[in-house]
Amino acid sequence: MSLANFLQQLDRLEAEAASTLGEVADSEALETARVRFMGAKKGLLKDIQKLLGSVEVADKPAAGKRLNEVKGAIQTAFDEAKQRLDSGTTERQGPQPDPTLPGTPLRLGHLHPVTQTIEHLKEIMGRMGFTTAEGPEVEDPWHNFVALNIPEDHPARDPLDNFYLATAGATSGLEGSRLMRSQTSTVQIRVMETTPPPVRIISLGRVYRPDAPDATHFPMFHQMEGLYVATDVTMANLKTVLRIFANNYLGGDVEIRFRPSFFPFTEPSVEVDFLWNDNWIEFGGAGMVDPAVLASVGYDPESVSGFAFGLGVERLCMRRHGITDIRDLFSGDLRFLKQF
Ligand code: FA5
Repeated sequence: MSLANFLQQLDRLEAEAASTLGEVADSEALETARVRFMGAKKGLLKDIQKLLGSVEVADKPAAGKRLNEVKGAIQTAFDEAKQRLDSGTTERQGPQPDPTLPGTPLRLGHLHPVTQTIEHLKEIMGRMGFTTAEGPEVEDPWHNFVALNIPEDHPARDPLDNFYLATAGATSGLEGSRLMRSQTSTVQIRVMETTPPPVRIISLGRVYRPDAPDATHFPMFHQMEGLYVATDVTMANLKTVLRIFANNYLGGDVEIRFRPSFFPFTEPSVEVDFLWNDNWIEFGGAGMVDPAVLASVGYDPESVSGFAFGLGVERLCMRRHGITDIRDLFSGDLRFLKQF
């Protein structure tokens, strides 16, 4: 073999080894490269070394010298690659990332305005000694109606006014069926069934009604139920608690009014309104717990009395934040939600 040919093969090997070893990204690739270039039996260096025997005797010193140089260069490239991997820097050739460039900002979310309202309401009522109770959203007619003094033939039980769920094995009319609760008053019953008086609770959660959506109605909305049963609870206590609540949540100057009304489970009953843009808007119903309800959960109506209320959470949230359409709250539009 001619000296020129031999040296050309060495140059090619040196270049290939430098680029391969300069780019290995893990120890597995490093080992593959080691075997390929420096392997004792089948390595490429070994192959070239074998060709040295066919170089002219006169050219051997020059060929041997260059062979040793290339061996050394490959060993150095291998050592550098190993050191780079050991120290954890996998710096590659070519353009390097600039660590001083500003990063991509994280987009921080926040709680939905209705959830924020719920937390705020819990905090205000908590300061008046009301603890939080919970109940299921899928209810039976006993808790949604019967125990609340709403008999089977009452219009509030109409299938057109409720989301009934199909129930296998339902026997007598709607009695065996289940429904999405239409009010949080169900939780009054669940709490009184399991707790002897006195009770002082609120319950916040979703309720469902087939109401056509408009600016103040949505088929799914939230209510805050309140219940206080003890000895000698009067209508004056109810009005005081609701006034303190409204002043705290809506501001000291909010005007509220109590309007005589009817609910099967309270007697007497009122509707509670606040003034908004020269209009009275209803934000809840309330009243003294009907003695029949106290009896249905095993309380003695002769020795305890109580008040209850149920307020629309969205309407409170809207009034506080100046939101004019309840549908905006559930549109999922981040441009709207980001404002709160
Ligand atoms: C009730 O649901 C009674 N359970 C309240 C109650 C509790 C009375 C305890 C007495 C004692 P009403 O149907 O009026 O009452 O609803 C209460 C509030 O829920 C309303 O004042 C209103 O603020 C809100 N609300 C009712 N329907 C909707 C709706 N479709 N979308 C948004 N909010 C609603």
